[in-house]
Amino acid sequence: MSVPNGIEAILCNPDVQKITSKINPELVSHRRMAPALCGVFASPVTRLQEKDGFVFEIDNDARRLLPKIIRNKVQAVEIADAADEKLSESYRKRRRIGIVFSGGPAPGGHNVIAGIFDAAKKANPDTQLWGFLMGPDGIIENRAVELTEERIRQYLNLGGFGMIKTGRTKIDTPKKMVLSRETCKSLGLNALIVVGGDDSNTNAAFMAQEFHDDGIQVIGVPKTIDGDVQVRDATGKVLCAISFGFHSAARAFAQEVSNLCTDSSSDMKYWHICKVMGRSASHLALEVGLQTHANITLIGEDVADYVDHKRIEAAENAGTVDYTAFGMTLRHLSRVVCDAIVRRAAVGKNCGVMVIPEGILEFINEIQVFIIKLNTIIGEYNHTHDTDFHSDFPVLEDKRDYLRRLAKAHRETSDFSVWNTRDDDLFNDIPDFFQEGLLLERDSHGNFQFSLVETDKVVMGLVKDYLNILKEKGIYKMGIEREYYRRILVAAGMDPDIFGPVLFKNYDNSMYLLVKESIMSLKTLKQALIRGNLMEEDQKIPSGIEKIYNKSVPQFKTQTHFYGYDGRGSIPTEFDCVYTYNLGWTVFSLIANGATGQMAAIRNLEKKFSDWEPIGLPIAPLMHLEERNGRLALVLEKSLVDVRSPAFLVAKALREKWLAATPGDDDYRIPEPVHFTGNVDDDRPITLLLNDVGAK
Ligand code: FBP
Repeated sequence: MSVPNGIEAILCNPDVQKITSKINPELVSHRRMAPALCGVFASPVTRLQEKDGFVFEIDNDARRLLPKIIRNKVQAVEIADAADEKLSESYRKRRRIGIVFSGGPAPGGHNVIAGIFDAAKKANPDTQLWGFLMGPDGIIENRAVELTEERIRQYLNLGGFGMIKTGRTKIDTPKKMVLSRETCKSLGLNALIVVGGDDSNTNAAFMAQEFHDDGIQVIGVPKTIDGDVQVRDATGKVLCAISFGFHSAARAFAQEVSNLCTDSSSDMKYWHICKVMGRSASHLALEVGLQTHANITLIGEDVADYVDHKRIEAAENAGTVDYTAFGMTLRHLSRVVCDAIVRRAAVGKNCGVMVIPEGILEFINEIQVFIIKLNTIIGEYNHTHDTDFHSDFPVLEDKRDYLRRLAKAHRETSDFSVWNTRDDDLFNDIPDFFQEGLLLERDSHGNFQFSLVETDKVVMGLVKDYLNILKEKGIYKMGIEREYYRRILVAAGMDPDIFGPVLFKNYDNSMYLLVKESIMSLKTLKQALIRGNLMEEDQKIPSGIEKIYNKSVPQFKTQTHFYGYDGRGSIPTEFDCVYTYNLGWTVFSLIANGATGQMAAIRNLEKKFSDWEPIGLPIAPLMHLEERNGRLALVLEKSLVDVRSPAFLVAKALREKWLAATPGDDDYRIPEPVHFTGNVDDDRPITLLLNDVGAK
């Protein structure tokens, strides 16, 4: 393509170059921000002090499989006596340290690297930091680069994992473990750092066990926007309140959701349905709800916690137990949502914002049963055939065929089978797109890939169907502002007080008038007017009345949004920048003091920065058995939203206020745009703040 005359000259213009450069002034000042450092790191040397008073219920499998790290304890990073020569010498030893990002990106990862680098260089300028490329594959395939000061400064305080990239491979076979060990040995590594979520820290524990006798230390770092890596001891004492990345992602989502609240309350036209990431746990949805006061925020853990007392009572009276009384069905959930929508419409707000956590379906019994059954079937298939279910049955019809055959075999032999005719029939009642979702390939850690399921479509499909029924029954109606009604009728020369009682079911003092349920069409409207002696059979409905009626008929219009990858790639908040930089320093303290199989953490994140306490947490005692790929596996326990936590209880108590099914303004909260103030205490996760207040 030929370049238009003169464009080269424009491109050479220094102003144009400045304007179009990828290095803008904001970026420069952002990179320049020096994250605050916990006081203990001012010390030339730190040491680890075992902390008593924490109780862990240790799983027998963890004892059996991780004997070399199972006795690890909680360790606090403390100021050491620099005059202690022995300690100082081993602390300042020249080291080669490897680091890998594992799983999805989370804002703040680069600062973990910067923290380790700065701490390591302070102890010994000859220490080298190596970054494995593309996640755990980089370890298996020995692809690593030395991380230089220049490269690290380029990424300081910036989001994503761009510096060395990431990947989801799990080091889960003896072969991958051998290759990884060879890589670490060939690079002469003293330590390997795994920055990841529950599964990656699980991997870190197994590597710590395997590499123990080679003298290669392995340290984990709690990363994931999902916020489900939180650590408490068995008595509930908080050791790690949240993983890094959660705050930044939640703030990014909240910004978008808040903008939608503003838009929705301006043109009053749409319900915005916002699915937010978080895998199983609803922490992100809860934080977004608290940040924005969206009209409806569904919380999966709350849905599972629902108990239908009426059913229990009925069953008790009949001398039986009704197990279906525990947890909500999908149908019930859609009814709850519809009720909220109908109530808002009744006060003229046929619009709003709803937040749905991407993993909500996992908390609905009937779906959970399908997820477990299909997980088991696919896991069993792969195991028995030593092949891959998804490659053998690439399209939905093939998969359905296989399931049909299982159900048939069960019918014919009546042998026990996870899949019977009833399962098959129920499954075939589900729309195709959702069947595909339920049959999706699990990720490398055996997790259900919620972000790929159209959760919102499943929930909203039922909501729309039920709203139509409510509309036909005359229950879902737009409330008409009394003043508006009066003005229209007076302008048409009619007496509002004569027509009002015939048209509306609440023509008393209500600010919003609701057309009677029996008036569901122009035909029934005409009949009502004739019955009320307000018109004759051969007359046309007065245009003013018709206008009011038409206004009362709601159109349910939605816009759907998915917030996930955008938040993962957002610029870290100051909280995450400072948190991760200190995590980096904590990692180095753990390494320099000989720890392995520990996860770096900062205690008291929920409190002021001056109270933050860098610690090492023992990973093995935190592990338990969980279903993965249809089998039980030892993994770091995921933390779900605690429905008894102050943060959740506050959100629940304010639900009605935020729904704002009353005349007047909504209660939307506009979160401040993310910016650095130089004080990390200025902007912290609301969930943490509330839990802290509630704990006092
Ligand atoms: P991590 O747990 O690895 O940090 O990833 C979290 C997450 O962002 C989830 O919220 C989401 O369900 C998933 O990753 C999406 O995975 P993918 O990047 O493979 O699409």
